Amino acid sequence: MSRALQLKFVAAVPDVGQLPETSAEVAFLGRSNVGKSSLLNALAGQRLAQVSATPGRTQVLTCFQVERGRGTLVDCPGYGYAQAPKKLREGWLPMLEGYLLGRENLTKALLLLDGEIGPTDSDLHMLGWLREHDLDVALIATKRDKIKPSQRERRRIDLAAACEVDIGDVFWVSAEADFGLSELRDQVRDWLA
Ligand SMILES: Nc1nc2c(ncn2[C@@H]2O[C@H](COP(=O)(O)OP(=O)(O)OP(=O)(O)O)[C@@H](O)[C@H]2O)c(=O)[nH]1
Ligand SMILES: [Mg+2]
Repeated sequence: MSRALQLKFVAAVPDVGQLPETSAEVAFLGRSNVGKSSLLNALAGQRLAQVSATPGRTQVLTCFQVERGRGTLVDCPGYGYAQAPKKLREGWLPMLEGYLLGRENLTKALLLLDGEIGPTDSDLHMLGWLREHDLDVALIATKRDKIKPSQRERRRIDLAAACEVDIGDVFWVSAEADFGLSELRDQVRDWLA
């Protein structure tokens, strides 16, 4: 059992230029409501990032320092939230793209997919964009607890196929039921090393 990641809030900024320098960084990406902030909190074993019932809340890059000098984790604004005002939606995407393309020492982009819903068009669009720009991506399927045990294997197969990866290349987690968190913590430490 891997111990919780010690995370310390550093900054929440609207722009990549305002982020602190870091030796290595892992970004948490995904649609609004997919569970980015919940997963960060679960990895830390404490409530740091704001979890909201209203999607589209995290509109800034929220930066956490990992265990003194190991690097940083960044909670990114969720994309694909249709109800957000158009002006806001148009503002986020260039900001997010600027961050992903311009951030030095970004070692991994974690793309979170809702395990219950599976990848949506906007998820597959984001995945295509990340691949097109040669970013190092890891796929995380969230909310495993919401899927009936009898359906989990089928979902694993379908989700991997939709993303065109091997089944073993998707990390399945549940922030709620503490599933897969220990392995993911080890991975995060590796990605930052
Ligand atoms: N059942 C279940 N619910 C979850 C899990 N993870 C997150 N949720 C719920 O999903 C909702 C959204 O979670 P957030 O962590 O705020 O999602 P987010 O991706 O940070 O959303 P934005 O900040 O809007 O981009 C909340 O109601 C969470 O409680 C999980 O593992 N299981
Ligand atoms: Mg959030």
